[in-house]
Amino acid sequence: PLPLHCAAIDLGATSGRVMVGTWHGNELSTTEVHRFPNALRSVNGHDYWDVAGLWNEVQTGLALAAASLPSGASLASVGVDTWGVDHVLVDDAGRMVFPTHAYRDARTQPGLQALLDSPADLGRIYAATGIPAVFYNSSLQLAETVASCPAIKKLATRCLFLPDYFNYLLSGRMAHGLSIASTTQLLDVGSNDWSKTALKHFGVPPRWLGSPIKSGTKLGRVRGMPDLGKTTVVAVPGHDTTCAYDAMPAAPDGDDIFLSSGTWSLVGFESTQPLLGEEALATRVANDRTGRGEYRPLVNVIGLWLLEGTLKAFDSRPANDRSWKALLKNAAALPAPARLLDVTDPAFANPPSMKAAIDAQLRRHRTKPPQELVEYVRLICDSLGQGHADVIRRFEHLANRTFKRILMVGGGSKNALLCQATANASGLPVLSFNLEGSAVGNFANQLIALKAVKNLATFRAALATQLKPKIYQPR
Ligand code: LFR
Repeated sequence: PLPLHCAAIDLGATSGRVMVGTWHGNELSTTEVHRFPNALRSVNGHDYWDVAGLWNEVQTGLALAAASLPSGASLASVGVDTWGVDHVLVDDAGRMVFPTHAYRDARTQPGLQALLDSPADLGRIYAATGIPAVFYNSSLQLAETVASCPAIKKLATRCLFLPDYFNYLLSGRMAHGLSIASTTQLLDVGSNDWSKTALKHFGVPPRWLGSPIKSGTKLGRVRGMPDLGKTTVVAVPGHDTTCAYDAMPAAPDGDDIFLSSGTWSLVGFESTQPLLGEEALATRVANDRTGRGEYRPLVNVIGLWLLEGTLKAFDSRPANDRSWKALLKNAAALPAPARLLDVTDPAFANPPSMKAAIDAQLRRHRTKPPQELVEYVRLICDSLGQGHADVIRRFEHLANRTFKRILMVGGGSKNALLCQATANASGLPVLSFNLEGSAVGNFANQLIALKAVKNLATFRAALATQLKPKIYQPR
């Protein structure tokens, strides 16, 4: 068969990219054709996303994707994945009727507190949705929107989560993807549909949400872009983390724990059952779903957001890959920090200064804060390693399983210090794959929908033979 070309749109909170994937001879080759920064914008005390700006970058990227192909070739399909929970409220004509807040906006704090203060509600919502109470949940965001702007109930007729919204812009069809729906705290943990209990509790109008669709659904042809007139929009798992997990070249025996490391560290595994109950709730296990509907219990660890934030306090930000490597090497050569950070501290969610938030936590424990950037780098990587290990131990206990390897993808998998710290703290080997996890999982799901690949297991097996991980043994 001829080479098959697909485009993946992968939008993260700090950067977005458009990639071309070519499937040929049972191998996937990928090319990044467009990368652009993304950032939340603050106006008058609230944080927002520039959705129109993102759409502009997506269109630029798709045009570059089409232009990058050999002459005569065209893109068979395109898929969109984005970060979770954020959304666009639209009317029947698809017009935006409310600005898109960024999930780190503090507007959800009072609602979060109210939920945390009511163990009965907390338990009921967790039992209904399998999603713990976290500041970013779409449930809390939508509750705040409806409470602060009651007229929105009439104005908006649909709530499209970000991948759903971009799928709509591309194809003209409004649909809700299952994986992104599962990150909202509004999906029923026992079925593939919305939770009446959660919708009622948070005051979300049910008419805003149509029945979720599974990944692989073909939404239609790309509209309005002449070079992509024959390209089909495929609903891949809309949640970037779901795509990243699909890209894991996992062993079929299931003894692997997954770590997608970027702005967040997403530690989890695949399961046919959700993890529910008090202990799972206390561990803040989110029973996210795959695009096919299975469970992937996961815990969000604060991730490289800690480092990204801390870098802002220093002028000497490493300019390129080489200076990054040197910085990490120097950090590794330092003595171990006297005390690690508690990475579960809610103060790290969106502080005005990350460095100040770190210093304050250390001072509370009578520990002297570091001075140099290199010391912060060491402290952050070691603390994240410990944070990853803590979650893995909790999972082993909760699921009564023993994990043998940690598979790591994402930007953080290139950070040798972080990989080694994770291996050391967990006592497990870390297999780091140099892979744009979300984009590769996005491609996998398109290829399956196009029937070029039989299923995910086949894709993972092909990927495993193609990739050589760097292995960090615990020391
Ligand atoms: C990662 C991610 C996480 C989600 C967070 C907020 O990009 O999608 O899975 O918890 O962003 O949406």
